[in-house]
Amino acid sequence: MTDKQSIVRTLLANKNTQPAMESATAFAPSNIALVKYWGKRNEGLHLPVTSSLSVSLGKRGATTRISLASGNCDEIIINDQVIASDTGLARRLCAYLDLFRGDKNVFFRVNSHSTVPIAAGLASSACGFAALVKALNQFFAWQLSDRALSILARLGSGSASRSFWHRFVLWQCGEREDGMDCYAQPVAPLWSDLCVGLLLFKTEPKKMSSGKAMRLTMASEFYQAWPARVDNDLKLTRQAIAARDFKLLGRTAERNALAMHACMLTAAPSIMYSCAETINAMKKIWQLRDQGLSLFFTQDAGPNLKLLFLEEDKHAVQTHFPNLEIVQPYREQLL
Ligand code: 2P0
Repeated sequence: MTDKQSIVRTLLANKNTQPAMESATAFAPSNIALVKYWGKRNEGLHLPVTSSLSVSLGKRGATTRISLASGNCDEIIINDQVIASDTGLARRLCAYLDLFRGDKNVFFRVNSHSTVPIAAGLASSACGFAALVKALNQFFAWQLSDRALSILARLGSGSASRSFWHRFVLWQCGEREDGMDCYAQPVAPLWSDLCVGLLLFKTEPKKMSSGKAMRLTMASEFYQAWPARVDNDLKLTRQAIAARDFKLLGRTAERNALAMHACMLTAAPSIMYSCAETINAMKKIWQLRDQGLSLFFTQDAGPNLKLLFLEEDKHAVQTHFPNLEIVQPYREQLL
């Protein structure tokens, strides 16, 4: 069976094993799925059951600096805090760095700043692993293709494969057992008036990881309907992007997120990421839509909502949701 190390060995064949510089820094944007990734066909390699499609979050993401550590263990610093080596986060990152050491006595210093809350359903692991892979690529001067970067980031976290572009991105699930055909690519065209509003209710780390929640959901009989649903939603979303049909885009994204959460409710035990504020906001959005406002939502593995609307409705949306943090993925001055 293929493991992560053999994938890395294949992708890095004939590449430098020594750093090419003292340190390297890279940024990767966070991404929000409009058609979700939920369920793996291979847990170890993070190979998804279905393809998925996301939009990037502009300047919101992770900036990561990598260098060699002076001591005999990796040093992980996130948002100026040293992460203790016995935490789940440090263990996950060190296990990932193991794939790139070359010599087992080489240790890294990873210093990352994230402008999205960690583990709160805002794709912090997606931008975190993508920025780390970009930084490693520079640090070792590997000059990898986007495809290879996307595959390497997926080995850290599935949705990280989608965090390399400032636009709509399609992550194709592929069919191969080794996942070499499972990577993301940008989708044209740009959509300059698209707005994503972050409606945050809680930003503390979630109690159940996405990985565990996916596993439990896949055991539900209702999950059987999910892949066909995603296929259909991907077709509609691509059609909406090509035709710049915002209502079709919003409606499809909202229904896809609700279908994912409905599947989770049927897991044993039931998984519910929503809190009371989540449900109230959904009802308010439906009410506003009944009144003619073109406003939709999507929800990930957390209680927070991401609102979808066009620039022309920005002020109306702000009036109804004064605390909304608005991202215009295609308008922002990007790094
Ligand atoms: C997504 N999510 O498409 C879906 C929708 C959350 C809800 O990808 O186990 O952190 O590292 O592959 O990528 C979050 O899961 O999971 C996620 P792993 P990941 O954005």
